[in-house]
Amino acid sequence: MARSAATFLCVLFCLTPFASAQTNPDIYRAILDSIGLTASDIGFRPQGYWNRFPLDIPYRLTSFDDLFAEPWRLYDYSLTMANSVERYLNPQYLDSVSTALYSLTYSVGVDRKLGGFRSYGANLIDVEDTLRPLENALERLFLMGGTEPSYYAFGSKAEYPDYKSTLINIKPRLNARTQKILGRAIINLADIIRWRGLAFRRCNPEIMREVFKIRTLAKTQGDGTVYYPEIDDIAATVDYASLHYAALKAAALAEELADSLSPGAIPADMIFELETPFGKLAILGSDALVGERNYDCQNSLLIIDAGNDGIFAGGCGATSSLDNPVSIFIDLGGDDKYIVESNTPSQGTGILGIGLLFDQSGNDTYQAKDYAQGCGFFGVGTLFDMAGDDKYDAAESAQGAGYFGIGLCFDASGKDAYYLLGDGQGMGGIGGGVGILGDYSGDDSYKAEPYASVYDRSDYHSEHKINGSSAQGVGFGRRGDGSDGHSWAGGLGAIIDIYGNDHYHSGNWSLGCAYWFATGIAIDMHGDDFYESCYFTQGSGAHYCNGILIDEAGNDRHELFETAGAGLGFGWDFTNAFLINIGGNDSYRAKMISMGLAQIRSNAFLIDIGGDDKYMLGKDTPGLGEATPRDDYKRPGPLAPFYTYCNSLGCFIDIGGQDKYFTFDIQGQILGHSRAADNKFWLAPARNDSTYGAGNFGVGRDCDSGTIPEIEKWRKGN
Ligand SMILES: [Ca+2]
Ligand SMILES: [Ca+2]
Ligand SMILES: [Ca+2]
Ligand SMILES: [Ca+2]
Repeated sequence: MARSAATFLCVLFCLTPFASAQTNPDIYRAILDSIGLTASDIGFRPQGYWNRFPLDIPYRLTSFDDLFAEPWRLYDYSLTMANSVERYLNPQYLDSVSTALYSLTYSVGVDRKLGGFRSYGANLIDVEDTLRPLENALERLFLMGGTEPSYYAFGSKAEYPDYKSTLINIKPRLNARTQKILGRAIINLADIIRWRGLAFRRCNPEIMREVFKIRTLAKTQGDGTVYYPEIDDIAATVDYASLHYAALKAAALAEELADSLSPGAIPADMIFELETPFGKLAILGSDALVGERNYDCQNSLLIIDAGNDGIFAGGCGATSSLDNPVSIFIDLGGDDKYIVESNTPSQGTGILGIGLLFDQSGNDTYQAKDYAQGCGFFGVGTLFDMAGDDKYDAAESAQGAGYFGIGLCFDASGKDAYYLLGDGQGMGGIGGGVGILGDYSGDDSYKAEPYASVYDRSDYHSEHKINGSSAQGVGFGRRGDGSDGHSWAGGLGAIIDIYGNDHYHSGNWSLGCAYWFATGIAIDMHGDDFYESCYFTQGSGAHYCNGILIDEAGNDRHELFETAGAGLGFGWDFTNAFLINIGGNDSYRAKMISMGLAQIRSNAFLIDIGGDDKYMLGKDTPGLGEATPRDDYKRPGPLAPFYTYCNSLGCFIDIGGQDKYFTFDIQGQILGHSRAADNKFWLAPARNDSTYGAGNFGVGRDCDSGTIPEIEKWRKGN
């Protein structure tokens, strides 16, 4: 039976030069036809009567259930994120508008967290007053903070608050336009603080203080080890729409401010500093830090650096405390070093508030500990770097990491190097967190420390030698089913790179991977890329989730090292997993259970379109278009029948090119693969196998031509 089916399809699709409709057949539907399924049979729609299935998981993103039900929409959902980065992070676009960061924050951040906004604009407040814009703005800010603008004693006006006397000194040195720009900035900062205040109006301040102190999420949540009830309490009372409105306004304000301050607007030697009720306000002329490069940015509301080669310590566009709920740092030039030794939130981090670091140019170094470089925890944290060859170095919860919030890390151009220990580089954590790392151009290096000997995040899947990275486009929830039952959905994590030859290096749980009601996306649009990781990685996931890695062009290498498995299109326990690689001559290597392998009712795809490719899979291991059968697929498990209610598909497709399929053993002996080969169709289990069917199918297809409409519809000129 298997042979006759293979022969039939091969004749139909590979050998016969039919008219165009037949020479370009729909390979995916042909595969579904061969197993008697239709496209709508693939995907998970849990029903209320699925006892023992974890049904009541709070904080699922709105996108989750529908992507879980319609896995091919993951491709569209990922591509629109990459298209947003391609449009808005393009340096030419950045030079032509002042709304790019607003659009980015909306399209890959706010809109993915909670629908409601439609990106029509941030509604920044205009300043009409041309006479006293700065004074009036500061007066409003101080009044909001509970400080009266004037105090009297013994019948005369006190020299307090001191902003008035400070202003008297700097006002003559700023022209009317600059005063108006700064006045507008401060008025809008006050408005952002107001919206952030509204976001938490129902939250208990004591509980907020407890939540602000939590720094252990990267270590305690995956297995549901520690339960923080205060997090549930804030989640029940936060108003995300107000919080996101504050974040959108901050994004719009920062870019507008950076673009409107022309060179010379700030006198080169100026140092203007003012403590406000919400943190420090500082304006540094371009030579203000000559000689002494260090500047402390802790507890700052707004810092503008007009072009120093600064060494900036402390918060730097990060919420330093609850009394510093909004923090924006704007750098207009210079090669800067942002260095934080302590564990304060830093460099674009919003905890229960809004943090934004905006760096317009220069080769910069970002060095921090935890909660840094684009991290949001009940807040929105953004690091935005427009140009230069930059170095990013952090510990955990960084470089695009969100927990019950949004963390965004964007770098437009230059050759950049990202390094962290774990939980970041596009990590959507607990509470429907959204974490995005977007990099437009340059040959970039992304590394999440793989080795437990360097830093211990060791994972039993790799004999505790390799770390669970939770990085590079991952979604991660709190699996409380083995502990206290507080099972929290993860969110959406994405790593998005448009141009360049890039290197991705990580341990386990990385690169388009997810865990527990979450979605992980890794998408790279151009270039010859090298993906190097270990286990549960590169289009993978476990336990009710969606993981997808998409590489749209170039000659790429997908290699797994050490235990080297559970990847390259692998799903475990109700997972939708995809590795889609389009164009180029690519190579794939794994030791075990990989490459279009579905286990425990998953849908797993490895799809390569175009190019002469090479597949290397360990000897005698399932994979390359296979679905592992289970007894409870055929007949209901006596206590939990839901495994019989749905289908599973392990699917391998290679269209075009001359491809080679090998197995290898521990001695390094390389042989041809026993089942997969160029221009071949196979089923695993085979049609004549006793385990065939029960809604569980493994299919492999290598052919010279054909399309997958879900992918093809996006091709330019189509
Ligand atoms: Ca830079
Ligand atoms: Ca790149
Ligand atoms: Ca590529
Ligand atoms: Ca091929």
